[in-house]
Amino acid sequence: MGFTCGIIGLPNIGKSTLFNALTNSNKAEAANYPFATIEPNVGRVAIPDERLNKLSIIGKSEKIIPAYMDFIDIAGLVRGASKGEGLGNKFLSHIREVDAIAHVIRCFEDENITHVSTNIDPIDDIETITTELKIADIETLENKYIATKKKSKQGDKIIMSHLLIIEKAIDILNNEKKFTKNLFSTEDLQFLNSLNLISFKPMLYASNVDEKSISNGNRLSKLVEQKANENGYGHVLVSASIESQITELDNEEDKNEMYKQLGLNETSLKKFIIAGYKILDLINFYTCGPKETRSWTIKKNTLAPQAAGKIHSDFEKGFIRAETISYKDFVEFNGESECREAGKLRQEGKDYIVNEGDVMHFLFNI
Ligand SMILES: Nc1nc2c(ncn2[C@@H]2O[C@H](COP(=O)(O)OP(=O)(O)OP(=O)(O)O)[C@@H](O)[C@H]2O)c(=O)[nH]1
Ligand SMILES: [Mg+2]
Repeated sequence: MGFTCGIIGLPNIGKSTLFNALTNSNKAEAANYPFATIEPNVGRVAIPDERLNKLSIIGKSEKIIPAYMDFIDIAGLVRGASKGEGLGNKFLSHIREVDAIAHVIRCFEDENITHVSTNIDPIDDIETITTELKIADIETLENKYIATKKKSKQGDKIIMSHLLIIEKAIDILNNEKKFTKNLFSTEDLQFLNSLNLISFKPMLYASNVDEKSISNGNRLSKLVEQKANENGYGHVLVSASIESQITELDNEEDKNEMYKQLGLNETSLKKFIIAGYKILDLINFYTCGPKETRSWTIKKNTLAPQAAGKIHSDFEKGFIRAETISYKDFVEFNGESECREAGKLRQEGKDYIVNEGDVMHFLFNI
């Protein structure tokens, strides 16, 4: 697994168009009227990774299993959604459990495409969505507070501490304070994470620009980028409509030609993956053998036994050591036995922090 990403934003700004481009499909209805999306669209995509091909050739693997990521496209939010405007805000429940949020912002001018307010003002649009998310989260926290308070009559210390965490979270949201992880202890964070508050999730702003602006952005996307920097969020430039048109082309050569003509070096998907890995602190390691070459996604600074646990819990429980080769060495020396001979295969123990691109073979005893 890679990660799950919920796509949010105002209505009619290109969320479903972007979803189709990212998932290489026509699954989501993209239409020029607000609230075209009612039910969420869910799509899974393989994370493109050229290294898998190289590894599988060297390892003579029967198949390749890439890491995956999931996108969830939901209805548009409007000002007052918490009070029932538009489609309301209940549909936010579909993205409560995602790892990251992609907030799509309209940065293209096109008089034929209706905007829910009179002007195209990305900062105002961001403000509207941020406020609606906050209100929805405060509602969640207040409900949790009432339920927790009832239990607290028995005087349980943990429950009392939960009440304090909820109060602190409400205070952050109400007073527009910046949420940072170091405001809470590790245990507090665990409880807070269980509440799945959208405002506190890692966030990416995706500026949806016209095709001319895809390389360098435009006046509007620059404002969004600046806001993303201020908030410590990721930022990606996308041109949803042109990319979703490219995905409709049948063959890869035509697609590549179109990308070249537009001066696009990377697809939106690639940009999302790079930005998402960065804000979520993710890396990949590999396993490679005759059966399969496979990519695994882990958090940076994961120790070898926990990385092994991604494959199977027995690998973690009975962890002995990990035979580890860097991707570079694996390719340069042409495989495991050659690396072993050349002294490029390391025996790593339970304190080893897995590196991005490590090719690993776990030894375990159960
Ligand atoms: N000119 C232009 N039009 C776009 C772009 N992206 C999307 N559109 C158009 O905007 C309209 C709305 O796109 P959707 O993808 O349905 O928007 P949405 O945000 O999913 O809308 P809801 O589901 O209603 O919230 C469609 O007619 C798209 O073709 C773009 O980059 N440029
Ligand atoms: Mg839509």
